[in-house]
Amino acid sequence: MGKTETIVTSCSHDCGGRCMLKVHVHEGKIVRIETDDGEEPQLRACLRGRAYRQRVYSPDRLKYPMKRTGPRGEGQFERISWDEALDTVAKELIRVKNTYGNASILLLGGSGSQAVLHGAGAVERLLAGFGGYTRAWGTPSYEGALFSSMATYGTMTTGSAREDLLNSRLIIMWGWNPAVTVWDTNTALTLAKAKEKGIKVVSIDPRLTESTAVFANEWVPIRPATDAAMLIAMAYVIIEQGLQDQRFLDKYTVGFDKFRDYVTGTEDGAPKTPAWAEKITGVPRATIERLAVEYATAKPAALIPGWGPARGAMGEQFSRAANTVIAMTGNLGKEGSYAGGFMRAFHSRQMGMPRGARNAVEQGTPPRQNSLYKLRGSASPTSARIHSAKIYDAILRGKAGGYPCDPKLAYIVASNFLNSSPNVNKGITAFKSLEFIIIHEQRMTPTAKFADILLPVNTFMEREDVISPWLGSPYYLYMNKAINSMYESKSDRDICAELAPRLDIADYRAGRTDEEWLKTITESTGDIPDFEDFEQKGVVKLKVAEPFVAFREQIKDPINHPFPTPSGKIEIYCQHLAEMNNPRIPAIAKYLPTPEGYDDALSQKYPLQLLTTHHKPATHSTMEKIPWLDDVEPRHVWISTTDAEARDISAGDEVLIFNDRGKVRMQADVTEKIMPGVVNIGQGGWFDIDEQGIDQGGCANTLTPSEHSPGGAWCANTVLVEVRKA
Ligand SMILES: Nc1nc2c(c(=O)[nH]1)N[C@H]1C(S)=C(S)[C@@H](COP(=O)(O)OP(=O)(O)OC[C@H]3O[C@@H](n4cnc5c(=O)[nH]c(N)nc54)[C@H](O)[C@@H]3O)O[C@H]1N2
Ligand SMILES: Nc1nc2c(c(=O)[nH]1)N[C@H]1C(S)=C(S)[C@@H](COP(=O)(O)OP(=O)(O)OC[C@H]3O[C@@H](n4cnc5c(=O)[nH]c(N)nc54)[C@H](O)[C@@H]3O)O[C@H]1N2
Ligand SMILES: [Mo]
Repeated sequence: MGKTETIVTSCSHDCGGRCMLKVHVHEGKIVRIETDDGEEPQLRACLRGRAYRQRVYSPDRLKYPMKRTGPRGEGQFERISWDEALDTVAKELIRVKNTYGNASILLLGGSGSQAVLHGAGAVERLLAGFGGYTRAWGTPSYEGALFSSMATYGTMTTGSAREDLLNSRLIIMWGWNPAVTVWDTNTALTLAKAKEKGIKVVSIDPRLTESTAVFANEWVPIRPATDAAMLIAMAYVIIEQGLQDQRFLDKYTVGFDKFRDYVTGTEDGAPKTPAWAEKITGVPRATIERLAVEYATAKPAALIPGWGPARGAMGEQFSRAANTVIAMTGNLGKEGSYAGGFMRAFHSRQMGMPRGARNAVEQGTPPRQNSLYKLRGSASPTSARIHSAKIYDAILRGKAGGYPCDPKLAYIVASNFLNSSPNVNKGITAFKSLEFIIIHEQRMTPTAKFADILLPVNTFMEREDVISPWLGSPYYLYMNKAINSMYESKSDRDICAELAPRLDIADYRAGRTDEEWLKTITESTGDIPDFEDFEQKGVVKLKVAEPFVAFREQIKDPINHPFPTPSGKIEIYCQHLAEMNNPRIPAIAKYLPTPEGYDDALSQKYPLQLLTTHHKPATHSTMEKIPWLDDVEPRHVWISTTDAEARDISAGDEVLIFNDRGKVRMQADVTEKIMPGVVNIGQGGWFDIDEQGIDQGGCANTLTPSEHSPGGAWCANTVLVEVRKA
């Protein structure tokens, strides 16, 4: 009997957390997974990390390279050698480059691996060295929040350390459900402590979420995509009662007068009163008035505007309105308060592998000043970009449709692209029209079935890497390799290194081994003095003198620390937006009616508003078909008792959810946890479309529109549908 070893690593999927896994390995096999029981703060893994053994050994793991044998998308493949696979990939890349140019190569890199070395970045680097490619812009997660973050504050670093919530006197979770979505490992723990401490928590959400049930004193259900109206009416109450922090506004912001003119009706003759907002939002005017006064007077208060309400066809107006109300009450830059926007807290999230062919780390600049996001933009010499929600349209219409290229080849890595992106049926048509599709995957996902060449990739358990927290808590994790690569799988990076010479790229690894790169990147954070110690313990928890609070300096010492905006102040009125001169992106926050909102004409035909939220036992589609997790919360559609009764639907009935884009068949969860007029499907279910065109797999994106907001947000939560018994 060999002995059991314990190896420390961390999940690297896009799960919302970043936790310590203690992996017990016996004779080369994972037998058990435990988590952090060491020094505080402990980084304890959730159900998904603890169930990971079933993913590593799942029967649909890809075992060897394969080429397509049947019609594209049907999943018929034949085993080939690595040499044949890589030669074919190189041949196709060279053919497309020579025939159409580099911009016809579409790189669709997903969120599968968030660690610095492995995942989509490996292919970005390869294709950058090959002369470029077309990439997507517009992140599904947070484009609306990011847009407003940049417009209002000029930065993404707008969050606060979690423990600082304990300094708040009121916490408003506005479309925020961290009991499920995690939002950095210890958020739920901190909210539990806040509750224990007696801090009032209010949740504003069309659904009674787990976070609401466990942490909140009050649930305020609101009609989806109308939140900007409620926030603007709160501003009305605050102005009317003279509760705004005028000293703060004068000192730190620009444009409040213009916003006030809109709110009071001086601009357009329509005062944005609580009665006005009640009709739009469904929230009683008395509730709006009370919450406005509570938020303006309970100082310091933390209003946390989640990304979900911003993931809609006018999503950025919600985030802009939240940022404005936060500034009006002076609730940012101080302990216990909270700014809106992207809400990164601390710099550790910026640790990243260099992306381009020549890049910051190679030139000796620490990544902290050259964030992942900035580097991404410079990675492709072609500079061609298409919005992530418009990829299918671009494939189908190309330059003739106004896009920068005619995509011919898709290179998909770390993404279940067809499943995760809006409008699956349109996606299938588009993917069938491409000349060639290359996919790096771990499992036989619905997207993998569309590959011409399908390359098996190892999981994070089978390789070394380093990783920083999901949003930016002060720690880093070293991901030790627990077991050898399963079957014939390889890392994305090793695949690319073997492709490089076939594409005449000489220096793919830039003269360093993977281990040397991990050491270089670790050292360049400036936070981790001893690499060997980091590797051995698997974690570095930083001791910080005071909790991180974004804009502390700007508020304490505004002369020497201006906001990184053109005016140096918080831009309630944003000059950049004014220059766009687009009434759909106004310079101040406004409530604008939303395509596929409750009052769209289409609601006559499809009267229910569909939310497609993040599902508890899932990480998008990465943790599908794992028996332990499937048991936790099966994929059902949530429908209110009122809407179910009106349609003669009982709990457990099979129902069809449908619109002009598609049909999904699922079991109904008839519940009081969702407000009437709204239904919910957790995103991530693997689509499985039958001969009648009905998706039996519960994929939310069968129903979502492949459009984006004026600011670039996905429309994942502005979707009209009807439901009937199947
Ligand atoms: N379990 C789990 N956790 C995850 C992930 C996962 O797939 N599964 N994914 C991770 C990733 S990559 C991301 S980007 C984050 C996403 O994190 P979020 O975007 O915060 O998560 P969502 O569940 O989409 O939305 C949060 C809440 O917003 C509410 N909401 C939706 N529309 C509206 C609206 O119009 N108004 C109001 N007031 N509320 C609304 C939803 O009901 C939901 O409860 O989660 C991360 N964490
Ligand atoms: N309707 C709707 N759709 C949404 C959302 C929503 O709220 N509503 N949320 C969106 C959000 S926020 C996000 S971030 C996206 C995520 O969309 P994706 O990035 O497509 O995420 P996943 O569906 O988890 O697919 C990741 C894939 O990567 C594979 N993988 C994991 N590790 C590796 C690796 O190391 N190498 C390679 N090559 N593959 C690997 C996994 O097996 C998995 O199939 O989904 C978006 N889709
Ligand atoms: Mo995301």
